[in-house]
Amino acid sequence: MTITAHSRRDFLVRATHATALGMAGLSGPSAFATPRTQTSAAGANARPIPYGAAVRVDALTSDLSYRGAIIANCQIIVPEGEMKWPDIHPARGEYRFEKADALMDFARQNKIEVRGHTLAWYGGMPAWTAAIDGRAEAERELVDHIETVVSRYRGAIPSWDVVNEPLVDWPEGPTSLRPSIWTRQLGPDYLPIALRATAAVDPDAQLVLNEYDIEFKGPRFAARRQALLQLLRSLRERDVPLHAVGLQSHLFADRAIDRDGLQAFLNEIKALKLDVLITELDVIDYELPGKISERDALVAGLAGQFLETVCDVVRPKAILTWGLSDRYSWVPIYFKRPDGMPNRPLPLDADLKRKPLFDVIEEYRRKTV
Ligand code: 9MR
Repeated sequence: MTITAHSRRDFLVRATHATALGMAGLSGPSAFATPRTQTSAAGANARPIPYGAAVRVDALTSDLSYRGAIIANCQIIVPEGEMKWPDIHPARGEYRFEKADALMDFARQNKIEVRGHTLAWYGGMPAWTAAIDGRAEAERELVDHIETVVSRYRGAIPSWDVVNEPLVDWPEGPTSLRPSIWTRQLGPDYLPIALRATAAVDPDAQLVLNEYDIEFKGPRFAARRQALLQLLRSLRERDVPLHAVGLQSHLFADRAIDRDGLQAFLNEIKALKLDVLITELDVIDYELPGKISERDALVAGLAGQFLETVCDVVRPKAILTWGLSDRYSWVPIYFKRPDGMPNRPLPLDADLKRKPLFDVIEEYRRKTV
């Protein structure tokens, strides 16, 4: 298929679904989720890597300065929670799309792309799913969820974190999958089931497997890279549809980036013909000095080291941080500072002013491989 034909098809698919739903409305292929054939065209690398952030829908409505900052800075947004099972599928057979739809409306009005997060995850599952019993029922529920959610936003969401965090903390191999309702009932088959169901509903969507703790020095992180590679390889060998790996990139100030280990991993990812996205970047700063100028410089320095390590080997299709402003971050839920000072993990501070982390992301968005 030629590039032109594909672009046109892509456009037509998007336009058709967008019209049917009254959603989407970005008049062309996605800036970050298009097939390799298109982005490798001459000049494609001249455009900066698209940047985005996780957003909270309630805050988009209630906090106008935050809303303005998202519009001003983001080419992509991803809902921090509003497309997860508890929000969108709170009871068996009951779907609630109000918040997710509000996010889609906001994105369409402001010509921002949306990533979907997430379809098959062990975490944050609503209580009713504990009663799912047996293989057939589990497969039916998982596939029904994916068909309902992905078809609703088909043509409007070009990229999905289909699988989130499949591995245990310290895996022994690719079958060291984190226990969940899905592994209990379906074993490792839940991965191909979820990926195939998504591809069947939206053949144009970029399908992403998203994972964390991949980038650091130490035996646990080396084991995670190895297990993830083996898992990806086994999916590839079975022709399971999958297009990209999402490096969550929740960096820790007290952990060193493993430059050689991460680059070797990324070279293997390239060999598997998978794209790379940085999906949830932030820097957990609870052990850093209190002085703000010093802390912000260390946060930016660590992120710079990470981005340099990645961008030396691959050009990520997108860089997203897990939040835009320190005003709204998950970090203090788990990693409050012992000195009681607020965390500063994100590119804008709580007053929406740019921090050194913002500048370092800008720098790497403009670097080419
Ligand atoms: O930031 C999210 C937080 O608000 C939610 O309470 C939590 C549970 O749904 O999930 C957080 O987001 C996580 C993401 O979905 C997956 N990677 C780790 C993120 C931070 O914990």
